[in-house]
Amino acid sequence: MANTQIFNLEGKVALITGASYGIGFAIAKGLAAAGATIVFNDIKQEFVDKGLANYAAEGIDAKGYVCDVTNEDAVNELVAKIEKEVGVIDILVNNAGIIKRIPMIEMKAEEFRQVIDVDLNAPFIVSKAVLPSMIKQRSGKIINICSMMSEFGRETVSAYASAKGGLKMLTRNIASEYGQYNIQCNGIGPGYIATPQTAPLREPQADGSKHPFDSFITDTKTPAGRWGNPEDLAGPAVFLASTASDFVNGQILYVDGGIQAYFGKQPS
Ligand code: NAP
Ligand code: GCO
Repeated sequence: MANTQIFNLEGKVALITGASYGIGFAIAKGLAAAGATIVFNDIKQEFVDKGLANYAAEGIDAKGYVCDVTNEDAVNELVAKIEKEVGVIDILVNNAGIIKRIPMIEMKAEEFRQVIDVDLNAPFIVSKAVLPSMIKQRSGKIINICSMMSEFGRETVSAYASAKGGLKMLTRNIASEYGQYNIQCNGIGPGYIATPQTAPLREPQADGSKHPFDSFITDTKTPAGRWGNPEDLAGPAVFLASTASDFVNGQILYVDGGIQAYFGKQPS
């Protein structure tokens, strides 16, 4: 019989930020299937309620809280509340994120800051809040949701690429600074995944044809020839949340259908 015990998350509490739907929700479902207790947050009560309904429909008894991850006081309150009501957070997935697709010379500094705030400052804030208890218990897993833009640039995403590149380095730094306490901090770098965040890149044209960016992803950039599904990220997240990865630290696991390995489709 296969030894799946090393992936068992029973008895573990997992906080997944911004996980009412999309990638965070799929990762949470994967962690729940491995036995973890699921806690998530979203900015507004109405999104938390939608999230709770989504989890209930999957038979998952998740706890949802309202919290803006960019607000340090609110995050500290949230973590204290979770520790009191559910237990110490063993697994943190920094998933909440935003993107603004604006050419750099048209982007306002304030817009740039907003992206850095959610995609880079917030993972720092939430990680900082959960680390003291992880240090005390001498174990913990932090998974930062990075991006293709942790490695590449492209038109219109200067703020997002800066944040996700920074998040890769925050991942390595947390691993370096707290690895001595048996804390592992790794990243998942999703490829192009079909979620509301990427919906504008898949919107069909007025004449019903495929969006050119959609064809770009499926026909020239991704060896797998398709967009990823949020569920494609669940297995890698379970691996990085479990004892199976106890000596893996500071790595970014790209889950991208081969994009990072590929130079791009040759002209025929
Ligand atoms: P999504 O569908 O837009 O979901 C993002 C979630 O983050 C939403 O639930 C959103 O809440 C929440 N959020 C945003 N700002 C927040 C804040 N300040 N506090 C709390 N929650 C907040 O995005 P997704 O595609 O699932 O992406 C999830 C993560 O994966 C992001 O970090 C994204 O950058 C990353 N990623 C996505 C892709 C992709 O192709 N989709 C690829 C690589 C990486 P609301 O519902 O309230 O807006
Ligand atoms: C974009 C996309 C991406 C993806 C993802 C890729 O506009 O290029 O939204 O940045 O969401 O992060 O890994």
